[in-house]
Amino acid sequence: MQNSPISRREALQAVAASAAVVALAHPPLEAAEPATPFRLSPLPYALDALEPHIDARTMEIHHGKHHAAYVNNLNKAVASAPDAQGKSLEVLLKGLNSLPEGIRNTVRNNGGGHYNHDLFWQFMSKSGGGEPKGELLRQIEKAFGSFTRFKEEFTKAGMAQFGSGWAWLLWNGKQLEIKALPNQDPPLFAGSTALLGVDVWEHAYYLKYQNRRADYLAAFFNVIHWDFVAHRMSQAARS
Ligand code: MN3
Repeated sequence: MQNSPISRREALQAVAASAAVVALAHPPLEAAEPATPFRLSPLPYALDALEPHIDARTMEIHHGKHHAAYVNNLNKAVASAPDAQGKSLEVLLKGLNSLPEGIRNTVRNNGGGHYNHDLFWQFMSKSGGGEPKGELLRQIEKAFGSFTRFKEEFTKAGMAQFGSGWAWLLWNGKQLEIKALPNQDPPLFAGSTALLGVDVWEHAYYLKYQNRRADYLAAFFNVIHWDFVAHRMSQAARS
């Protein structure tokens, strides 16, 4: 049997159809927004990669709606203030007091939200979980006594955060420490480097875990990307 050559018209239709499918699957996130400096990066894995610990629907809404909203709101605030334009996120967050008062809180909350969530997706991995090794484990043992003790302290910080916020494992320039910070305040406010953080806003777990924050925190430990945490510590300790 002889293959009939595809006509140019058929070929063009096929291309148009597949482009439409791609466009539907990946709507351009910035299409409706003005040209602005900050962008929502795609997740570094599939929405369902962290199942069953973190469910796909939560990831979809958390990344595609909540994180996207922080980026959009940050961009709108920056677009309204010429002095704020062209600056990196770190510079904006560290220099909040030099921003016009009218956008200070918006940049704090939404810039902090963008900063924290960009890290948060990388703190987790499909092949995560288990225990850290090498120098990171050594530093954890030095600061907390043991990995088990660290896990207890980190979980306690997440549980004790009243209302919305994060629990963080930080490098303070000399050693590791755990801190809970409210709302979207990024650890760079305290001059520390974030090595690991868990989002304890209800939007991070409510669909699957409802009010059971402890179960969510236990599940988070099954997806922690320890290699990424170790990499951040070695970078922070060197600088
Ligand atoms: Mn969140």
